[in-house]
Amino acid sequence: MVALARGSWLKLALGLTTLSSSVFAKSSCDRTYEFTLTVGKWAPDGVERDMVLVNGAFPGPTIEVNQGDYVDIIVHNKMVANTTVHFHGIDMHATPWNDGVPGVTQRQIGTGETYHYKWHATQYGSYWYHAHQLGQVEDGMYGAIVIHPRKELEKPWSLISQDAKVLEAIEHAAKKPYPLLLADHRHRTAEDVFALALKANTELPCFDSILFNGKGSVECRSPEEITSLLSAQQQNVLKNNNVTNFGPKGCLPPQLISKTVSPNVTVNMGILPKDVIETCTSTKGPREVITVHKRDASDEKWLAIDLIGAFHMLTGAFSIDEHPVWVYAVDGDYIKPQLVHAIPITNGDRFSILVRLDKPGNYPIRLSSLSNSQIIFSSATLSYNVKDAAPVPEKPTVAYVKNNGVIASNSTIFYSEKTQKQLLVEPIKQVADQTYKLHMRTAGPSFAWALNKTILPPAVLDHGSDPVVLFEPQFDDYDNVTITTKNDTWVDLILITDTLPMPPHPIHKHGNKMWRVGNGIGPFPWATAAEAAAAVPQFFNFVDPPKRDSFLTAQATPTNATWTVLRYHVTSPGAWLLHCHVQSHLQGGMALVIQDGADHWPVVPDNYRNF
Ligand SMILES: *[C@@H]1O[C@H](CO)[C@@H](O)[C@H](O)[C@H]1NC(C)=O
Ligand SMILES: *[C@@H]1O[C@H](CO)[C@@H](O)[C@H](O)[C@H]1NC(C)=O
Ligand SMILES: *[C@@H]1O[C@H](CO)[C@@H](O)[C@H](O)[C@H]1NC(C)=O
Ligand SMILES: *[C@@H]1O[C@H](CO)[C@@H](O)[C@H](O)[C@H]1NC(C)=O
Ligand SMILES: *[C@@H]1O[C@H](CO)[C@@H](O)[C@H](O)[C@H]1NC(C)=O
Ligand SMILES: *[C@@H]1O[C@H](CO)[C@@H](O)[C@H](O)[C@H]1NC(C)=O
Ligand SMILES: *[C@@H]1O[C@H](CO)[C@@H](O)[C@H](O)[C@H]1NC(C)=O
Ligand SMILES: CC(=O)N[C@H]1CO[C@H](CO)[C@@H](O)[C@@H]1O
Ligand SMILES: [Cu+2]
Repeated sequence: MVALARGSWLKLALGLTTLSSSVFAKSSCDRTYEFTLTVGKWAPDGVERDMVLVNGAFPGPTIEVNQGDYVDIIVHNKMVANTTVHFHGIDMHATPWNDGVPGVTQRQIGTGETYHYKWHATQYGSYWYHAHQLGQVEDGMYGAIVIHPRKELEKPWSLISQDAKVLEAIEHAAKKPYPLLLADHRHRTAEDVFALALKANTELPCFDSILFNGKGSVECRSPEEITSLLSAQQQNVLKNNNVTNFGPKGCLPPQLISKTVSPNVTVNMGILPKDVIETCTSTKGPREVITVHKRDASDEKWLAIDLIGAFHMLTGAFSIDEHPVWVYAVDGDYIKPQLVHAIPITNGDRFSILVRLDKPGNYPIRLSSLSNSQIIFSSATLSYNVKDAAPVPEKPTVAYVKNNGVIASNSTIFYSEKTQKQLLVEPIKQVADQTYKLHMRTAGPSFAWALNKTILPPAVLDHGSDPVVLFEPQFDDYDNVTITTKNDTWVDLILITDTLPMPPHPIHKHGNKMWRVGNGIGPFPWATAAEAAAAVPQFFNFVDPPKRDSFLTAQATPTNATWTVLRYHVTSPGAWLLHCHVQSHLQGGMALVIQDGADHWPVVPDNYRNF
């Protein structure tokens, strides 16, 4: 009742606007997809388990549309559990009720119910969708979205080559990018793992395999190999605790993570079944092979891949042996292409890359964990040859990175977000209208994190809130985990690591992209970015900073905090989640609701409000 009264007050005070005409009135190009969600047996890495299947398969089908299309996704929930579907990175302009966050933008889709998601594809490039209900994304409810750009849009190809033949091959490749979903995978369901984490009172970041488009194998490593791959930081943690090695799955014992980030918490590892951390059994699962044919030996052939970080926890190093790649888009948007050998990729990231296929053969596509919590690596295959030619003899290939993601030679170049330049440099307001300092900290056990002092009670997201935030704006009803902005203003979110040490967090905002205008090491004693930029200008860029829908905060050491300043323009009124994309951290409460443009929220259509 209190929430309702406050919501009504906001509505009266600011005046809710009605969209003058339906956003779908002129839908000449409607694309419709029907998704039937079930739970069924699937063996992504050779071990069968219950997975969420979309139309009977894992991963879900690729949504492939043209920029400007109106997209309908009709979701039939045939599972026992409730669900919602989020379209990651899609701005949902004027359709915030289709963003798919339970309790924030919609009521959950119950068993047997059908929800019609509709949105306008105003953007172009690489996106993805995933369930936003509890850990259903970990259970396999995810898939790729490809939005083909308008013809007249400026492309970055001339920055790669001036050669007409090459340009033609690049354009051809970029018209049909190959989505490659990268994920960390376990044999237990997300519900099961989270229940065990609660009982053990620690997060359990220990995965069984790495999947490439839903395919992989469990690859157990010898203790010697694991030892040889430990970083100095990882060795130190072991040494300080008199532990000899990471476990058989290559996992840093979770109790040591807990001791580091949540020193006052008592963990109970004894309740865990052995398979969670302590045993590893290799399997031979399916292998992802990207096969391309060249017309003839002189055929100038390129391949475009949309890398999608569908990870739940890990950050990994991606590389293709002996093939440098051009990164030409990040989180959908074109950048000034960077020629690199390896790319660090984390939860929610998209990198669109171009690969020149100039020496037929078979090459490992590698993914190696960069996270402190686990030594795990695997590969898929890039295979190409002249059509109908005899197979190229198998031969060893040279890797750019070691199996722990560290460069294998000094000439290996990693993609750098620091030097990421957008192809289209948009003007950024030099001084923000509003600043929110968000103090990130642990909030109890190692899976519980707060984005700002207080945690978003997981119950809100797990079980939905009533009323749904988008239906009735809230103030501090959830212990200050909502912030409210006005449309057409510029907002700074300053993320500060408050408890040390702290791992990196991939902070994702729904509803729009943001610019990372500043980041640095040490405390953030300033009130605003403007004040900070006057003191430490070297840490700021207000002219051409990277633009993304998620940014990974920098790791904080026991002695050094870090801070990140994200700036965005409020152009998409609605209730948007800001959260860590590490699944256990989201479930542990590391989320806020941003009520953007609350003075201009569109009226929720009755069929959505009453769903
Ligand atoms: C590790 O072993 C050393 C020597 O036995 C001991 O002094 C130290 O307290 C131990 N540390 C821990 C964390 O158990
Ligand atoms: C742990 O407890 C000590 C002593 O009560 C306190 O000073 C410290 O801030 C606590 N640490 C955390 C991370 O809560
Ligand atoms: C890089 O160069 C330095 C200095 O020459 C050398 O010590 C180091 O081993 C090289 N690293 C690799 C990975 O080759
Ligand atoms: C963050 O938390 C503090 C303390 O609870 C609160 O005073 C502040 O208003 C919060 N900031 C935001 C942006 O909600
Ligand atoms: C599932 O969704 C239905 C319909 O929105 C709702 O009534 C029910 O409370 C939800 N169940 C749980 C466990 O959240
Ligand atoms: C919100 O502001 C943006 C940017 O000025 C503007 O384009 C948009 O029309 C506004 N939305 C509403 C509903 O007024
Ligand atoms: C911590 O900050 C200090 C001072 O800025 C710097 O000298 C030191 O190298 C930093 N340590 C780490 C681990 O980044
Ligand atoms: C838990 C918490 O920090 N609650 C605070 C929320 O904000 C109001 C003021 O807006 C404070 O009075 C509460 O203490
Ligand atoms: Cu996190």
